[in-house]
Amino acid sequence: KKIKIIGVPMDFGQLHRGVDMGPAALRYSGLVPRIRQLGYDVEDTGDVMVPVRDQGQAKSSSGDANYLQEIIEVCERVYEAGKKAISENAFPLFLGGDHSIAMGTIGGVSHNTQTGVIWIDAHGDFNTPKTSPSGNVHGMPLATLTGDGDPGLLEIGRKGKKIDPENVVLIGIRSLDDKEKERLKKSGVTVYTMRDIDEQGINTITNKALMKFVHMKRIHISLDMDAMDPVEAPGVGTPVPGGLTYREAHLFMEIIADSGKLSSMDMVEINPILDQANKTAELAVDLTVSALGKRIY
Ligand code: DIR
Ligand code: MN
Ligand code: MN
Ligand code: MN
Repeated sequence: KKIKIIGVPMDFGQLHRGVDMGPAALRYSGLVPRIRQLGYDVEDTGDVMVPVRDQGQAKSSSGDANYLQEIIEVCERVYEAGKKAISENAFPLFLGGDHSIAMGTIGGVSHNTQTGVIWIDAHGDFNTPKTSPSGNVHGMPLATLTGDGDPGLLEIGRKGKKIDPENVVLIGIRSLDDKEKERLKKSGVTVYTMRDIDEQGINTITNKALMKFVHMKRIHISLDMDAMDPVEAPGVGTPVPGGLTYREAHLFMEIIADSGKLSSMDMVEINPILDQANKTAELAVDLTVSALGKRIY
């Protein structure tokens, strides 16, 4: 299988500058050679074009979603790149950028086949411009993908909903806004909070997620690095205490790899400016090679 790396150095979805350096940080951590070591054919396609932030418009016309036009423009390109990779039977590995890139990545990879989505995040990313307390679009991508939100965002790639909420599993959740929580409860999305992981263990939770997707051919992982505990992953814009440990995240990736169904992945929200050296990107690379089948023994 061929792995196609697609960099998306976009930071329009949130306030902290620096996530646009995520793709570079991942590359400097040896992403490409480490994946090659596993025996894959790897093509790093470089980065999709992203407008310069200081040249952008700080607010959308509605005023509820910051940098709306710029995000739509970038996500359109990401959608096409993802669609192309899947059509070529390659495995697209998307390097963010903030999590709003997922409106392009998951839209693109699901263009012709149903795809189960495992969204690993401290947050739900289930706000709409109406419920968002921040106006930051990285808090909205999952709502948009499942059919709710700004009309412009819903047009990315193809019209309307890109995935069914029933085909989404959220893992690692520990920070939801009030209205976001209400929306999520009504949505049909499966939610595993940190409490669920503490009580049942990550092995059980991961296998439950796989059971849900037993009739699916393809699984996409969207990994927001703020799902990890901030001690392990300090380089993120919105850290929340009490996250996944190094070992939990690795076991999750190993079990997913064994399923043989992983067909695409996002690695998002790494902010090298906020990091300790390059710790968060290095962890992300370790997790990626585990997801792609690296074994200890
Ligand atoms: C918050 C934060 N729920 C928002 N979301 C974050 O702005 O909508 N997502 N940090 O990663
Ligand atoms: Mn998050
Ligand atoms: Mn985020
Ligand atoms: Mn997120």
